[in-house]
Amino acid sequence: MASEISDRYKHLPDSVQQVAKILVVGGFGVGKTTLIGSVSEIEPLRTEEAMTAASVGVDDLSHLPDKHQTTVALDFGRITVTPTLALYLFGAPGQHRFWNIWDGLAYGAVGALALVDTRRLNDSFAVLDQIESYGGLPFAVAVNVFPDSHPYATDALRNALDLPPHTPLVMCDARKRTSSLTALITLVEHVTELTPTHL
Ligand SMILES: Nc1nc2c(ncn2[C@@H]2O[C@H](COP(=O)(O)OP(=O)(O)O)[C@@H](O)[C@H]2O)c(=O)[nH]1
Ligand SMILES: [Mg+2]
Repeated sequence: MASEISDRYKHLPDSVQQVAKILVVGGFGVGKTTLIGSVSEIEPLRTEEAMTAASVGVDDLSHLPDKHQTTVALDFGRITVTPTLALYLFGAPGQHRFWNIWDGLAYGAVGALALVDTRRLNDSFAVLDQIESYGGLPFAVAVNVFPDSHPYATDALRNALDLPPHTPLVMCDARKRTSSLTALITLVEHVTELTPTHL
C-alpha cells in the first residue's frame, strides 16, 4: 500500500498547516510496525532486524508464528489525517531492553497510541505505566484483534487495563488502513479535547 501511494505523497500536501508527532507504542509483537506500514502515505522507515537465537527465551513468540523480524530502533511514517493536519508516527520498540529509546521518541509528541494484544494483556500494563510516566501525555488504546483473540467486551477490557474513564479504547485491525486510521483519528480527537492548543 505505502509503495503504491508514496510517489503521490512524497511531499506534504500544500494544504497542511500543522504537523504533529504521535508515538505508537505497545508490547512486543502487538502490531506497531504493521499499523504504521498500513497507514503511512510515505514508504515507512523501518529498522527491522532478523530475530536471532539471542532472543530465544527473551522475546515471547508463542502467539506469533509468522514473526521473524523485530524493530530495533523505530518505525517512522506519515499520514495526513485532515487537509490541514499531518501526523508523524514514531513507533517505539516494544521490548523492555529498548525503552531508553522511548524518552527521545516521546520528546515533543502530542499523544500516544498504545496498541494492545488481548492474548498477552500482561505485556500492556508496563507499557501503559510507561506512557503515564510522561506526565500527562494524552493517549488512546487500540486493541489489535487477532483471529484467536478472545472477544472481550470493551468494558471488561477497560477494567482489566484500569483505564481512566476518559481514555478512548477502540478495536482495530492493524493490517487495514481504514482501521488504523480510525484509531489514529480517535487519538487526535482525544488530544484536541484535552489540549486544544496542541492541535
Ligand atoms: N492476524 C493478524 N495479524 C497481525 C495483525 N497485526 C499484526 N499482525 C502480525 O503479527 C505479527 C507482529 O506484528 P508487528 O507489526 O511486527 O508487531 P510489532 O512488534 O508491534 O511491530 C506480524 O507477523 C504481523 O503480520 C492483525 O491485526 N491481525
Ligand atoms: Mg515492530
